Amino acid sequence: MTFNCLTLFPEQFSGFMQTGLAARAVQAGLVRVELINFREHTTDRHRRVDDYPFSGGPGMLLMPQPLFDCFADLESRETGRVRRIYMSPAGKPFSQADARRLAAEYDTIDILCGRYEGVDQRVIDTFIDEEISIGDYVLTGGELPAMVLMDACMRLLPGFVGNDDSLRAESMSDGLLEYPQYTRPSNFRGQPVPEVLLSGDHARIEKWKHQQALLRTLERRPDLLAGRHLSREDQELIEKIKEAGT
Ligand code: 9WO
Repeated sequence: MTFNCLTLFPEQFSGFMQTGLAARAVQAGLVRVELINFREHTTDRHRRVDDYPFSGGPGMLLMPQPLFDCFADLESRETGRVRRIYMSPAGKPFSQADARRLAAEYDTIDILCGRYEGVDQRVIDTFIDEEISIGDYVLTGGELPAMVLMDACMRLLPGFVGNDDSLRAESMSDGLLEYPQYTRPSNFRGQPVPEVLLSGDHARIEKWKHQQALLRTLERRPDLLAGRHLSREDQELIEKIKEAGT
């Protein structure tokens, strides 16, 4: 899978690209990341990429010409299934389902990383397939969100290091928050690991993990339970907890 990141600050990606599993995926040839500085598509001697908004108001916008020429150049070289994404606080909220869909359905993903107060709407209207937000906050640019999207997608690719085990675990806890986890020692400075985890009783441990995940989700993210089918057993557990609380 190829990611083409259109950015004025390609250096921002270096830590991400050179570290850990992302670096390993690139090394293995599973993922390619092209960093494309669209300033190289400017035509004036000041290499300008920004201009004033017609609407007035604060700040500057990315002007259309360098981005049009940059996307046209990419388009002429791209083959296969291509998706063009703009990272923006005004986009659709990014979810694990989006990561799964993008990883499964596309060979190439172009990611436009904005700067300043945004980008001329005609760039979006002409080239962008989807506008994606990673959360309700404003940053100084779309680079960090682009790395978030790439990270979430690449770990789902077949052949990504360690993904069979972790994806299986993920699908079992499907839609619930993670249960609490412990490693050695079994008692650290007076704080013991829950007894059940030391019991060796795998059925009891599986049940405990599921109940902890359910409890946490109920407490921290009840919205995740709203549209979900719950087993009789889960419903009963939730009822008990609610009764205990009242
Ligand atoms: C800045 C600004 C300042 C005054 C009035 C309105 C304003 N809007 C913006 C703005 O949205 N700036 C963005 C900065 C332009 C696109 C790149 N930037 C960005 C992307 N910030 N945050 C994101 C982002 C992307 C995806 N998910 C969450 C945040």
